[in-house]
Amino acid sequence: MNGRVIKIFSDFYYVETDLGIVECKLRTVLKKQKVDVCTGDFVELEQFEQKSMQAFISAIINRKSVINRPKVANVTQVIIVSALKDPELNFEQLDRYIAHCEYHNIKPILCFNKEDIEDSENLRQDIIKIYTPLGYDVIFTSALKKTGIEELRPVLKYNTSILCGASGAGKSSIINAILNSSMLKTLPVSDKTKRGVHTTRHTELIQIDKDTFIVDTPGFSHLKFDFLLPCSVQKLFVEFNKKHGICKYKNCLHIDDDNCAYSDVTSNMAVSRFESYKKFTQEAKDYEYRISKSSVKNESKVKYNKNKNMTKISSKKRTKSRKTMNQNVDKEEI
Ligand SMILES: Nc1nc2c(ncn2[C@@H]2O[C@H](COP(=O)(O)OP(=O)(O)O)[C@@H](O)[C@H]2O)c(=O)[nH]1
Ligand SMILES: [Mg+2]
Ligand SMILES: [Zn+2]
Repeated sequence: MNGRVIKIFSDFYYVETDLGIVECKLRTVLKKQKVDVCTGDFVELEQFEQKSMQAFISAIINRKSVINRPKVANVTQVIIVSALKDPELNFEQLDRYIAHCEYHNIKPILCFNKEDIEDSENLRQDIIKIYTPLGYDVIFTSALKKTGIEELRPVLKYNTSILCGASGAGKSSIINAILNSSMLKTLPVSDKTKRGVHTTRHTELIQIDKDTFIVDTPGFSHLKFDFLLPCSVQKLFVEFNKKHGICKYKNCLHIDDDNCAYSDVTSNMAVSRFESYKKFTQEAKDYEYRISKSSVKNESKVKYNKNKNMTKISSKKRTKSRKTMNQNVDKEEI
């Protein structure tokens, strides 16, 4: 029997199957092999007992991808949820999410929630003007008034979507609107900080229909670009992909050189997008500077030999090779 892990709770794995949810443990052999079964994995079950709806997971099947924080396997798209207001829309934060999706090669869908709050027509136009020419799907919703939800439904179909975005944007409310229930806890945006309060803790795949799943997240905070080189940031902005120019400067960042082959791209870029691009590039530059300053070579503790990884023994503890010993004998004789 096959199924999909929808939730993990200590040693128990809850697997969605054709017969319902089965409570599983891992086969000992998987534990010994340190196989890391995670939420979203398609798995094979053994020793199924219908009476108690219990079984053992014996293998993972066709894992296509896995993302971390939250750890979920086989995610097919990310729904970036931003509120148009309350909390205020932050274009830089939105671009951060988009660039992270580009980095992980997962399709982002841009969802702007709380469209029921008035005064947002100009903002709507700006959003459409900036993001639709880049090829991103833009959807406006109100989880409160249940508008835009029917537009979102077909986008989710047959996908495993993960919802991310600032807390308080309305992720849990959107899922509730889709499920037509108040299954997920939501909390008002706290008045003091104007930021929402985290209420989503466990990573759980919520099934909408047979092949449609959705994952709620509490929102991420650490989204800095301090893990890649400055010249790689441009790959995360689709504006640059549309052109194949070659700059005369090696590793050109296309920021302030008049003779840059991409100067038309950057000058046609939306102001907020270019600001984000410059900011992320700077973060990557700071990162590059830091690693160049602390470039003490860490000697590997493992070596690769005969197709095996072997632990290296420190030179002090290692027995001396015969050659070294012979050389030492030679020295003594002299
Ligand atoms: N006006 C309005 N408020 C909303 C909407 N969606 C969510 N909220 C409110 O925003 C707050 C945060 O919602 P929640 O779903 O917990 O956000 P999450 O942190 O992203 O999961 C709650 O008080 C919701 O009632 C909406 O479409 N319009
Ligand atoms: Mg939530
Ligand atoms: Zn350039």
